[in-house]
Amino acid sequence: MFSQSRILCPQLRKKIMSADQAAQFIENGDTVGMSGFTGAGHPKALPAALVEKAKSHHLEGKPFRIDLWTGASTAPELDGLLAEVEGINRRLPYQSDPICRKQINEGHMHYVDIHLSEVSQYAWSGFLGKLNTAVIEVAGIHEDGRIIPSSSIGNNKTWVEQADKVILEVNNKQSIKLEGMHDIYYGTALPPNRKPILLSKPSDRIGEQYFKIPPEKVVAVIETSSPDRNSPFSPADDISNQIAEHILDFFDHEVKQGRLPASLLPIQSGVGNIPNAVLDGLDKGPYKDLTAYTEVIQDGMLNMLKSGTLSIASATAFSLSPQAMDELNENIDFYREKIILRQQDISNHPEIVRRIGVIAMNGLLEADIYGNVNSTHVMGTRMMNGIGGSGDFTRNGYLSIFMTPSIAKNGAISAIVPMVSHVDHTEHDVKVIVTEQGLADLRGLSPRQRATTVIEKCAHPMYKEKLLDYYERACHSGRGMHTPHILEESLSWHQRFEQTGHM
Ligand code: 0RQ
Repeated sequence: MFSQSRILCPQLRKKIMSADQAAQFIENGDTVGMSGFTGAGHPKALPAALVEKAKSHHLEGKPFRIDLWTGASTAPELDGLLAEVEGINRRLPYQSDPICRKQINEGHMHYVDIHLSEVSQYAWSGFLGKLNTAVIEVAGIHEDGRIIPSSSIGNNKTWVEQADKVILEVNNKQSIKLEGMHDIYYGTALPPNRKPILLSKPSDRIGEQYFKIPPEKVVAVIETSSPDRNSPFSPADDISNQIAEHILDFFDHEVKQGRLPASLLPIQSGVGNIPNAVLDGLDKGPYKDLTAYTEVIQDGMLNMLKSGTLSIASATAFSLSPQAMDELNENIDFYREKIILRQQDISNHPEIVRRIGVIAMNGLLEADIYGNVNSTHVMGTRMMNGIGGSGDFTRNGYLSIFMTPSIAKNGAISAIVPMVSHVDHTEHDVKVIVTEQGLADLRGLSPRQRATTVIEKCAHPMYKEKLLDYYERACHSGRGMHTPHILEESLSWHQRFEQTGHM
């Protein structure tokens, strides 16, 4: 059906143009909502045209800066290049690009770091201001105007509905057989008109396979042919494997105690070495028919789907290595039955996460002895990436697990500190912390019980005595004994690192 072209709708065919021509629809000062989530499904051509537009503006001594909204992180050719020409004024809701990060931390870019499930509500409610243009990558357009989404959904539905103008990029490098994998839910509303979302297991389909985009809103259609970012995958190291082993032992124990069913509960896992090691461990273990209600599908999940360890995965995007992307494309008929891509306000929806009892597994920068977690701010002031979906899953998950090496920067930094320098996940939400040293199960423990458990199980031997010393002195400081602290000393580890390069 799509043999000649991916754009079959006559009304939209008339709007085919080059990216440079389409860039005319975006002006300095505009707010642009683009597709893109963890390097998947971002527009490939228009950002480069905007970069050229910014350069020519600069030559004429004129600024060119936009507010850029996406699903989550994108790719160097979007975030990186636009940031390099100082083309981004305000960025939201998540990024992980080194050039963006530098500009955010030098104060040249405003960054609004929001729970990913809440972005669409922010946009719909008008909290973020007006959205001028949506730039959305899609996989194809049917004759009757039905639009096949690409390798991520993210906030695309919201951007299309909210923007005055829509620019579509139709990327023929995306498999046309993605068709049928998506589930776009058109039942969301703002309070007081919200209805329950009738999704009670990850395999439930509650929406439609296509985006509905009024053709009259579409001002340009660009044909592209570029792959997603697809970062290569590095094999798990010893530390990741040790962390994974602790988590797998914990799951076995919870199943034996009857606190988890034999097929566990739907898992959510971040991306990176440690999550991949955990997924690999699950794949090698006794588990069958697991499910995932997660944000992204990474290599480990694809392997688990292939082996049958995982029966279904619900997410909003892929984040695959080039090899895994080939595997997906070669066997897409198999995977289409087992993968559902949803918009991020559904993939990360707190109501659903709570109902189905997700096991959330995410990374952290530092945790304190009482179980508060900092996932975002290096030494309390410098943004790393953002909170992403970690808050959506952590607060509402049946189990919320944070995993990290016990030290960073060759031991100059302890991941366990007396007091975190920024709080993303509070002690009330964090149920388990695990490092290569061990696993601290904090459920049901008082703050003082948590402190001794976290220090005992998770701290690196380099820092264990120092943490115990701090805690014991705090207990004898004559202040409150519920959560003992020596306030003038609680952040001294961070100060020492800033002054000497070592905690
Ligand atoms: O830097 O590579 O330069 O040495 O931070 O640390 O240990 O490789 O861990 O890649 O998993 O990232 C929290 C950032 C962890 C990530 C964070 C340095 C360390 C290294 C990375 P180098 P690791 P990870 C849903 C959930 C928020 C978003 C989220 C994150 C680099 O997990 O962004 O959870 N989370 N989304 O050396 C200074 C410290 C440090 C430190 C580590 N205390 N101080 N630097 N580093 N600890 C996600 C999905 O489902 C997609």
